[in-house]
Parts: sequence; C-alpha cells; structure tokens
Amino acid sequence: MVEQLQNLRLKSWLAEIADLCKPEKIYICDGSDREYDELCALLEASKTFIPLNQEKRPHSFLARSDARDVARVEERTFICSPTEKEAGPTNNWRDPIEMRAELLQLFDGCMKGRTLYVIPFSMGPLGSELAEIGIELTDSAYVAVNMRIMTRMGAAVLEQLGDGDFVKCLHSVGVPLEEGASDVAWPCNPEKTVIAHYPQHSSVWSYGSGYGGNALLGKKCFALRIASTMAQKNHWLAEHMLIVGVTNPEGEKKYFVAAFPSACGKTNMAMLEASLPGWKVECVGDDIAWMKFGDDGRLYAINPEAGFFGVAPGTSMKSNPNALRTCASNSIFTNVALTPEQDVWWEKLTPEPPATATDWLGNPWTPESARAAAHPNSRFTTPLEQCPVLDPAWNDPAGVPISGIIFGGRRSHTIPLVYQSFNWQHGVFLGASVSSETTAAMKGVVGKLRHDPFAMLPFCGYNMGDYFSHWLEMGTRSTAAKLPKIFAVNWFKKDAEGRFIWPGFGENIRVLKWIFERVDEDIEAQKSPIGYLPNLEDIDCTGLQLSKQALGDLFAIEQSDWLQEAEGMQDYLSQFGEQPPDSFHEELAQLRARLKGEESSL
Ligand code: GTP
Ligand code: SPV
Ligand code: MN
Repeated sequence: MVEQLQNLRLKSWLAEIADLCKPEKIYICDGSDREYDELCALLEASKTFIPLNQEKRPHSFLARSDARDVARVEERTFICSPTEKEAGPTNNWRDPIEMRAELLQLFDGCMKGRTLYVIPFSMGPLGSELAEIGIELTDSAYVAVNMRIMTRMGAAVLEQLGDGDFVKCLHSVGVPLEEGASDVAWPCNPEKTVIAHYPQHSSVWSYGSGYGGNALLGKKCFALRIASTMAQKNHWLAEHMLIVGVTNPEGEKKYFVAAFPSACGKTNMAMLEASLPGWKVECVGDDIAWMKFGDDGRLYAINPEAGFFGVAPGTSMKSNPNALRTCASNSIFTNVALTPEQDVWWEKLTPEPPATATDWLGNPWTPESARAAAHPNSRFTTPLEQCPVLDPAWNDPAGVPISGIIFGGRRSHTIPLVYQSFNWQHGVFLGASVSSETTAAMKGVVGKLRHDPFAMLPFCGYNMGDYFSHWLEMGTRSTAAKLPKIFAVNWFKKDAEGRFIWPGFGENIRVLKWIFERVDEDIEAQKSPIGYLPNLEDIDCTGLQLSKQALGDLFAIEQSDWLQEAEGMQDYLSQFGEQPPDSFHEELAQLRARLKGEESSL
C-alpha cells in the first residue's frame, strides 16, 4: 500500500514517522463508505463505539471518552515558532528545538501494537483556490472516522495533491500496546498530553488526547492555528467564524460571518430557524471561515470543514431544530447519555428527561441524580450535507461574498444586544475587545470572564498584536463601500435574577434583520459613545413577549461599566508592548472621550 504512494514527500515523511512511532500496521484511508463501515465495526469490537438503535438513529454510534479527556486543553497547547515574540504573549511558546527533542521521546514507539492510519484531507472544496491539503497520521480509528465526517477525506485528495506539499499532522493517543496487552475503550495519556504547532514548518504534533480539537487536527490546529499564520503571510483571513446566508422577505440575500468564542452560539446561529415570517437563514459553516478578497474587491468566505462538531447539551427542537435534523442519522455522539431504547439524550433535548438512562460515564442515571447525564462539552459529529438548511453555495470553490462581520461573546452585563462599528478600524477594535465568560469547551473553570479577541485567543498561531495589525491591513485592500460592515452582539445579557433577558436562538433573526438593513444603511441608527445603536423601534419585536423595560435594558449603556471596560482593554493591550497598532490607542482614547461626553472627538 505504502509503495503505491505517489507523493515523495508523503512517502518519506510516513517512513520517518513509522520508524519513530513503530506501529504494527499502516493503513491508507481511501474515504469510501465501505472503509467507514469497517472502521466503525472495528470501533464497535474494541468497545469504543456503542451502536445506536437502527430505527431511531440509523447508522450512528455513541462513544464515551476517558473522563480525563473531555475538552480542549489550552495549557498543553504550544506554538513552537523560532522566537517567543512570534508566538506572542497570549500563546504558550516553546523553543522549537527543545520541544522537538521532547516530542521525539514521547512519540518513540508510541504506536506499538496499533495501526497507523494515513488520512489525506482537504480543508475546503477540493481544488478551490482557497482550499489547503493536510495529511493526518494517527493511531486512532475514532479520529479517522470523525475526520471522514469533518473533512473531505480520502483517495481524491491524494490525487488532487499530486506531488504538491501539505500540512503535516501527526497524532497519537499516547498509549503503546505491548505484546499481549489489552486495550481500553478510550486510550489516552492525559498526564503527557502535548499539542505542539510548528507554524514555520506547517506541522502539528499532538500526543495524549483523543478528543475534538486536540485530535481532529484539521480543525483548530490546522484550519486556525497553522492557517492563521499562512493567512497573515498571504493576505487572507483564517477565522473562528460561522458563515450564513440571510434572505429577507423580498428575496434579497446577504452573507454574514460571526465570531463567538467556543460554546457561545455559532452552531445555533449557523442553523437558525427564523421566527420572523419571510426571513430565511441558510448555513455555509458553523465554526471556521477562510476569507480572501476577490477581484471585485469583496471579501469571499469558504467553510474549510465538511461536518459539524457541535455541542449537544442545550440542542433541542426548540433551540436548534436543524441541528437535530442534521444528526438524525450517520452521526457519532461523544459523551452524551444513552436511553434504554439505545438512543441518545442530553440535558434539554426533550422537555421531560427520560425516566432512566446511562450517563456519559456509563453509570445508571435518573432525573434525581445530582450529576448531568451528558458531559457539558458532549458533542455530535455529523455531515454538513445532512443539514436541511444547507446553503446552495456551501461547496462553491469561490466562496460566498460577505456583507457583514459580527463579533460576540457571552456577557452577563455591559454589552448591549447589538451595535455597529463606525468604520473598519473601529470594527477591528471591537473584534479585539471581545471578552467572554469561559465555557466547558475547554478544560478549566466555567463562567470566568476573559479577553478573547476575535474569539481567537486559543487559536491564533502567531503574535496576537501582529494579528490585530493584519486585520487593519486587510481593511486597506478594498474600498470602504465594499468592505463588510462590522457589528457586535450579545445574546447573553442577564437580569437581576440571573435570567437571560433576550430569548435568543430563532429570535436572533430580529437582530440579524437590523444588521441586514444597516448594511446598506436602509435604516438610521443612533450614534452612541460605543458605536451605532439601533433606534428601539427598528428592532422588530412583533409577536415577542418582551417588555419595553427589558428591551431598554438590553441596550442600556452604563458609563461607569464602559469606562471600566475601556480600562480593562488598556491593561490587556499593554501586554503587547509596542505591538498593538497605534490606532487601537486612538480608538481607546476616543471611546473614553465619547463616554465622558467630550463631543469634539465624535
Ligand atoms: P463551539 O462548537 O465550541 O465553537 O461552540 P458554538 O459557538 O458553536 O456554540 P453553540 O451554538 O454550540 O452553543 C453553545 C451553547 O450556547 C449551547 O448550550 C446553546 O444552547 C447556547 N446558546 C446558543 N445560542 C444561544 C442564544 O441565542 N441564547 C442563549 N441563551 N443560549 C444560546
Ligand atoms: C471549540 O472549542 O471552539 C470547538 C470544539 O469548536 S473543538 O473542536 O474541540 O475545538
Ligand atoms: Mn469552535
């Protein structure tokens, strides 16, 4: 099989890695249905997969991870650029040579007794000018089947690659099997987990975790950390953003991208079922956008992925019916609960919980149990093509033209439901200013407010200060009229009792409608110290049970809160030394002046 490989770089890299990792076998994935089924059968035999009820959830499986391997591990994620400055103050930097020595030790013999799967994959439509090819070498069949769903994977990719170059992604669960040793359902090595990125070599070394972005290396490691460094060099953008097409009742369509931090609403907005009559949202992507200016001066976006790796808890027919329709079959569920009928369940899936279930740890569970049945970061892996509201242009190699960019976070206070930046520079400043309460998508405390610029804090492969400059520079590559307009939203403002004020989900179309109408300045807005705010009557609240008071609260701008916000931003920027662009200091000074009513700066 290996002899048949045409690409010499691949051949020699594979030989080198096989020499190091010492797998028992090497298998080159062709991406076929038959292969997928065989790998699933293998995973069933090794108890990694529990087959679900064929009638209720055809061709689908449940996997339960090791309880120590349930989310991204940011403190063990490293950028190994030549200098610390290139990684910048927000990344964990490791000297590339030192790290290489450690990795060589870790990976030495790490695949003993296992199969090394060779996974050729394309991020983006095969052959698109915006797409990039990667090869993942992994000792996990679970990773192989997930990659089949999440990317365009298999023989066609090798063909497209020819003798070209590719991003090298090496992954091991870090549990060699000595002769005669038995395996566990979810092998992993949490004490030794390392996810190392070499942006200069376009390579990733991931060891010890089998979960999500730690192991499906096309996603965060390649399509964001490595791709962001490629994008900086070549004048494009690799962003943690959903992509949607929005059509108004007159049939006019515009595309938007939105960056929200992990578990802050991208998948939900990407498949939004509009509550306003005549409005329609169609999905291009739910997590990552690669964007480039076209010859016409407009910014075009593709979704580099081919599947959804979506948060399960909270997903219901009420909140996100299209996600449930998507994962009705041919899907992999990880760390959700199992019902007595061998179907999946998670918190809020149904109005009433099942009377009994098996929780994500494999223990008996009832609604009286103190613990949640599904892990808060439990997920479904499901093919994009099954989404009933998939945009017709989802696979267009040219991408879709973007009219607006939306930034958001999970903020209980301060940030209003929606506002618009004054211009590109101010919009980039808004993106850089995103802070959000942490979620279960990453290991660590939940609910802690932290700066997460552009929702890229864990995903920017180089110095965040340079990333800010890159965004500003991108704004000089087109004219103001053609640049997307920039907005900020917050679905998560809470009242004094700690309840969300805004109903969210399908009702977010009311906010998208305002954004849609503001793009061409079809409606007026109020100039406020923080940006353009809606005239309240322009937020369409038809049929919505929301008091005038509540609507007012969603847009209240407290001067003291915002001065504090500005102060926090100044402190945050100070870590970049001379790196943050001067214009950010101007933006900060102007924000403060406007808040204090020093009109001259408006
Ligand atoms: P990643 O896949 O980690 O990048 O997350 P994501 O940004 O795609 O988040 P997702 O849409 O999966 O939502 C995460 C959580 O936020 C889920 O529990 C949702 O129910 C909840 N959520 C999403 N949208 C809204 C909203 O409009 N309002 C409220 N209150 N909650 C929301
Ligand atoms: C995120 O955490 O933003 C995710 C999940 O989309 S993971 O792929 O695990 O990074
Ligand atoms: Mn994400």
